[in-house]
Amino acid sequence: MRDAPAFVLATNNAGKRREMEALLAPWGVTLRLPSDFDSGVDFAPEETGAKFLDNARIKAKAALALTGLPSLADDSGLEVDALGGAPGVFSARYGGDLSPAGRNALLLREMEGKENRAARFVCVLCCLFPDGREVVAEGTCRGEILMSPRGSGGFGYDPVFYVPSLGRAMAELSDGEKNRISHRAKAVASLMQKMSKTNGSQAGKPPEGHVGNIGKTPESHVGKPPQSLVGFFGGSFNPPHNGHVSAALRAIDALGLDKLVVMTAREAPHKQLPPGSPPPEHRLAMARLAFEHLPRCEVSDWEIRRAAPTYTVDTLAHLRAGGGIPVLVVGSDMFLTLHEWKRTDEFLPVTRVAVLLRDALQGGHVRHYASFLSERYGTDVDCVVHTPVVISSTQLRAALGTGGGRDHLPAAVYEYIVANGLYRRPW
Ligand code: ITT
Repeated sequence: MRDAPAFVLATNNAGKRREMEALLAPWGVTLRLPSDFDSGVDFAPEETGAKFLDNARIKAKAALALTGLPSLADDSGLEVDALGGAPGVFSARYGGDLSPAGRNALLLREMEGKENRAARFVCVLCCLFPDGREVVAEGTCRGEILMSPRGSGGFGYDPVFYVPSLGRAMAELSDGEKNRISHRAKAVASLMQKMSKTNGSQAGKPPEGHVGNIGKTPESHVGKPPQSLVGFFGGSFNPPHNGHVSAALRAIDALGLDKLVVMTAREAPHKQLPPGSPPPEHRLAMARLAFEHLPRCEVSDWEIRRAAPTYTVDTLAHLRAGGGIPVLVVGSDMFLTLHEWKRTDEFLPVTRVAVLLRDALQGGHVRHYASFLSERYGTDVDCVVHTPVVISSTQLRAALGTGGGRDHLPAAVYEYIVANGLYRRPW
């Protein structure tokens, strides 16, 4: 067995500890407590911060100082709209020295006569490494304050917090259900995503056994689908490179797609294209050269021709209108941000998502997030292991600017770039 990364969890809250252990287990992360190192220690750093992050950092620093090991702290709380965001960072001290039931009773009294019952749980995680690196992440969970407490699960304010998507109080959910939708679950997913980007080797890697298919297996599409399966692979393709082509081939094959629509975006999905990028028509022409010879693959100019800015929700609706079941094909980095995309409520419940995993080790991450999507939106997620060609369009543009890049591009794309003088400027 390989070494599992261990963090000291800087908390005294048994509810948090239980949830964090469950949330981090799929990543192979083990947690220890400050008391494991010094049983006599009263680990209670003063939480003097004005923000969740300030307090999370105070706790993480204290645990690191005590143990010398990577530490992880959670500062969390409940923000109620009608109370101007209170109790917020003071959630644990709301009303002074009250029991959790006493705090809930106080909150319900404060909410008497209030029509707006909207609230959210917030969780901020701060992870500190002995070399000074810090990774922070936040998760929130929206809901409403009930008129009276319900349920006996969870902890803290869970009995007075109603989760509209599940129609129950947080305290009426099983541990597993809470851990799929909670602010803490989202914060952990975000934290692990950031860690895998910034320091993959130190972050918790999920056990290898967790790899493979999430939700329905790719093979489940292969038999006789009631409608054709139409994959949607979108991007700015600036320029399209061998990594894109091999991902498209892998998706077509592994998912048994009837067709893969490669859609060139007019704009980059979440940001401006870098200055000097070729106009959409050139990017479309390059996409045609890169993808159109692949079996069952079609390059579409639909997004480019549209006057209005186009979001994934629009393109999926367009594909659905053409018949067939759209399958959104995304890399794992994009996948883990799906809940932040535009109008998720409209498309996630009716879309299959296929996520390309860099390697088997990413499975735990993705599986966890897939469960969240499935619970929250009913989304079906398929997982395709695909070892990518390690090059990005950004690196390629830089290489092309200095006369390189040829090896990473389909030959016809490279010739097109040269013939049209694209990407010549220094990037
Ligand atoms: P540590 O500081 O030792 O981690 P704490 O309980 O003092 O534990 P916080 O300062 O972060 O933690 O305060 C968080 C309070 O917010 C906690 O006491 C709960 O009342 C509430 N809270 C946080 N997450 C919650 C959840 O998932 N469900 C219900 N209440 C929660």
